[in-house]
Amino acid sequence: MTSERTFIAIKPDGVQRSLVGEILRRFERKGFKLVALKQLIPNKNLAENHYGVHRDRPFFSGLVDFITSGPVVAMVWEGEGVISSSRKLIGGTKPLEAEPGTIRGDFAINIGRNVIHGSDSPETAQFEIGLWFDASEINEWKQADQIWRVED
Ligand code: DAT
Ligand code: MG
Repeated sequence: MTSERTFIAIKPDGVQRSLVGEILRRFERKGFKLVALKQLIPNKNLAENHYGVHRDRPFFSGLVDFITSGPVVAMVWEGEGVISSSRKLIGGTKPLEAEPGTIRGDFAINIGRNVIHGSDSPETAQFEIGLWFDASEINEWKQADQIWRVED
């Protein structure tokens, strides 16, 4: 089994709308392992770095204003295939086109208020985890029921 890690963040709209528990529940029920979790209000520098690939897009400044507007719940989740699977749990970027059953499909309408972020590739995941977390904030631990989720 090749385990990987991804960066997931519940954006200020998700925190304000009390969706934190619902979202954690979906990742837990899937079977992924939570290895880091914290709440913070990102500063502008962090937000601009995080969304650096979108720097030249017209929505960039609004996106940075939004993500710095309140608490974000930042997480690292671990497991086999967790990067692409998380993107499926999250759903498409445009909430009205996201499939029902996905987080965005179930809980959002507007692209600028789409509740949650997830890394889109192994390279992005590594970059984003390093941007948001110190190594000391990430915990290695074994799930007691691991043998019922993954084969040796
Ligand atoms: P995703 O969050 O699905 O990875 P993305 O990386 O293309 O999507 O864009 C990052 C965020 O930027 C996205 O979650 C919401 C915002 N965004 C993207 N395209 C936008 C647009 N056309 N108008 C407004 N906000 C947009
Ligand atoms: Mg993206």
